[in-house]
Amino acid sequence: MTSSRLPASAIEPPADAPDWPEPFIRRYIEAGYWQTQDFAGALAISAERHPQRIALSADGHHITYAALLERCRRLAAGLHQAGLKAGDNVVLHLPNSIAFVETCFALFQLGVRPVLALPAHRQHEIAGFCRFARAAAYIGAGQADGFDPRPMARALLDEGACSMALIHGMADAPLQSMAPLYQASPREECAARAEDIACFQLSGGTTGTPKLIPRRHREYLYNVRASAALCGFDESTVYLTGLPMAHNFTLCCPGVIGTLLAGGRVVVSQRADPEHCFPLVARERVTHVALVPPLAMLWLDAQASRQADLSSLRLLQVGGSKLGSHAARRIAPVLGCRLQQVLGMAEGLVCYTRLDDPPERLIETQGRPLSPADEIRVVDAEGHDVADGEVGELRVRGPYTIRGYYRLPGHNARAFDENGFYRTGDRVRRRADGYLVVEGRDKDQINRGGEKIAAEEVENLLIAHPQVHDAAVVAMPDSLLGERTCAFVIPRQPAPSALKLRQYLHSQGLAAFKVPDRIELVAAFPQTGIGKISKKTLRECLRQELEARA
Ligand code: OOB
Repeated sequence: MTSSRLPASAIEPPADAPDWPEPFIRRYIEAGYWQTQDFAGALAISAERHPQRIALSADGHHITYAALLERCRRLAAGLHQAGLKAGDNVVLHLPNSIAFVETCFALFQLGVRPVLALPAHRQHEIAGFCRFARAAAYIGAGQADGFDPRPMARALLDEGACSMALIHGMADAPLQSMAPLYQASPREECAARAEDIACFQLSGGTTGTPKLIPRRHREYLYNVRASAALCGFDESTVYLTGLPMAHNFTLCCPGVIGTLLAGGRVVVSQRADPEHCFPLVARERVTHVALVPPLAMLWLDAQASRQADLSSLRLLQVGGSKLGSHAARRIAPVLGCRLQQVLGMAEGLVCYTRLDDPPERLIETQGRPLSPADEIRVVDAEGHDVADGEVGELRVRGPYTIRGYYRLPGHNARAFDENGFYRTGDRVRRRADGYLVVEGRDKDQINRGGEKIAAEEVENLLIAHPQVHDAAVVAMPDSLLGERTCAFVIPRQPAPSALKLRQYLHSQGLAAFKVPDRIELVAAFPQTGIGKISKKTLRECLRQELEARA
């Protein structure tokens, strides 16, 4: 659209963000998976098709597609005048809101790449993303739970973690308010090309360092469009955002963007609990919603006793962690809608059960890959394929699964195999019908009801405490969340209390969901044959203790 585009090589050296090898690029283009569009262009087409339809509703406020496009374009111009340019990275830290969508699309149009932080992230994570991405700006807003981004934004500027901090809401210098940026005249031209990075998703992670997942316009658009087709999203879709919009599930599977590209309506909520959402479903006639299993279970229990008007609901997508078959079986009869299980990851691969699958598949499996071009392997410890029905590690390569994290060549050499397959760290079983069942995990991560916690990140913070000699963070089973975190700590004398350690972690600016649910002070750790901490033994101790109590 514009002649002022920078060549890709000027924006990022190839090693920064590994792309697909040339033969794969050709294959995905020839097969029609990848097209020449970018996200801003895709929204513009949707807005031209139905300018007067409502695109988003939030707290009784509605915005049409035409108005949304106009506001995105004004904001793009304002952000450009503020100094942001193609190839810059910014850390986007916004709760579910119309402003989130506007800011995202304004940045897409400028070729500025948002790092999609979760609302629950705090200074520890945000400063880490800013430094790692060498962010040109932090963009934040107040949250419904009372979080005020301004003190943190000032600290980010003081520490030199970023050079500009923009706030949706009131802000005094050195912070800048976003409101005046909407006054600029709309910018038409788009600086992003289909092959460029659109945004960075965040890896659930297994290590202490932030891992940014470069998602490119053409592959992420394929992800969202193919997902929308598979899930039957169209103009009649009314999609409720309970989970954070920044997350891949809610953003693109098919999520907020899938709804907008299909001409549907997004109902914005910052909460996903039944007390808040049931009246919204009834009032806005919500048709589609995505939840993690613990929330789906809350919805089931609430509806069993309340019988709210959920008659508009057509599809409940559940993913992020494993949904038990008992809960899965109750969804259709209790909520009166279809269930879709979703096994996804920010790195790419998404598996869905299909809308017309028989109940057995909907209840017992986590679906099968979205794309016919997804290449799935289930392998043993030596990397050999196991037979269908046997459990092994899931590896994947395909038209929307990344070939490498941003600026982590050393880690990439381990996280991807020699043929470019991503090692997911998930243990799965592939059935004869091609559907996958998640059986466990090899990675050192806790999946706390869909929220991922890298054990090493919490251990590093604990070990930095002067009264801590060593720490090991592991998952413990939990009936609602699936897993919670337990930190085993070898203290130095005088030993700190568990409460003091928890307060310390909060004071370090660690997101609340990562603060261990339980902290046990111990004298020593069980060891493996070669003298490493045996997390397996620690997990086993917790499991036995919980079983004995039950
Ligand atoms: C989604 O993405 P992430 O990046 O937060 O987490 C990915 C990991 C997977 O590797 C797997 O360990 C786990 O979350 N997971 C599931 C699951 N869905 C994800 N484990 C068991 N059953 C499931 N249904 O969580 C995500 C991204 C897009 C769509 C849906 C979920």
